[in-house]
Amino acid sequence: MNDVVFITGATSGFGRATARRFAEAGWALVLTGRRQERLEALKQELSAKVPVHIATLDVRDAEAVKQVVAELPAGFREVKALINNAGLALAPEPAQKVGLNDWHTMIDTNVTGLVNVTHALLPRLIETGKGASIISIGSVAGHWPYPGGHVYGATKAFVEQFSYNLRCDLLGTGVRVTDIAPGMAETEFTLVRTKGNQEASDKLYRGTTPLTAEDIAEQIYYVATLPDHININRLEVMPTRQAWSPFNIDRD
Ligand code: NDP
Ligand code: 8X3
Repeated sequence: MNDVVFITGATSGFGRATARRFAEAGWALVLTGRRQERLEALKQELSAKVPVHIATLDVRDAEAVKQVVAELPAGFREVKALINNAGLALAPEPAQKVGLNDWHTMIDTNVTGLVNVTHALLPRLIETGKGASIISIGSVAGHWPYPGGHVYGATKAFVEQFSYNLRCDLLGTGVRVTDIAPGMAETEFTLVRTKGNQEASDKLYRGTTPLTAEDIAEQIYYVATLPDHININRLEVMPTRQAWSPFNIDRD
């Protein structure tokens, strides 16, 4: 029987690379996301290697999440790793210039969506027990403030604290919990953040060496396959060519 990984946001970036990484290692895949055609393409690509189940899913919809979990077919029900990856940033402008809808979308996806999926899968993960993992994708933005980070960074701070608190409650179940916090990585993330501005996205990554989706997929796979008795609480990963800046000072 293959181990089963359940991935949210498998249609792009980290999620898609993670699907490929786990497929390489022989895990059965539950792949979710809103863009069905991308899920189908990924299923077509990977199902020669491993069993693949796809489900079109908006993580913000708690009822839909429950249904997808309840309807997992045989062979995909004993979930060993949940990868809470679906998420987004919007509106890199200063807080005072951002529409309230954009704030709500980030909270609904990165916080409410993540807890919807975690809540629905917790019983399955506890049933799996020893060696099971909940791996949530936080961000350096959840720990370190920067201009334009406003609600995005705050949603990722939630991911960190929620992960630690889950660990407290899951002690004794064998289920591990990790917050993986990447820095700058080239995916569709900036295209989404800038609402489709390809030039702005290209500009951010030009002339430097960002992380790749495959780099993060490798970290996720590493955390999920450590010996059962090891729990990485938080793993912050930056490109070598990214670091902090000095404080900004408002002067006369
Ligand atoms: P991408 O935009 O490439 O991928 C985001 C994924 O999230 C897509 O598969 C998208 O699928 C899915 N998603 C977004 N909203 C929803 C929703 N409502 N329901 C279900 N799925 C959704 O970006 P990344 O791969 O970079 O981002 C993955 C995660 O990593 C996010 O949580 C992001 O915040 C985090 N992160 C990214 C960093 C970076 O620099 N790239 C750094 C640190 C953290 P679909 O649109 O098909 O639903
Ligand atoms: C996204 C990475 O560096 O834009 O979480 O905050 S960064």
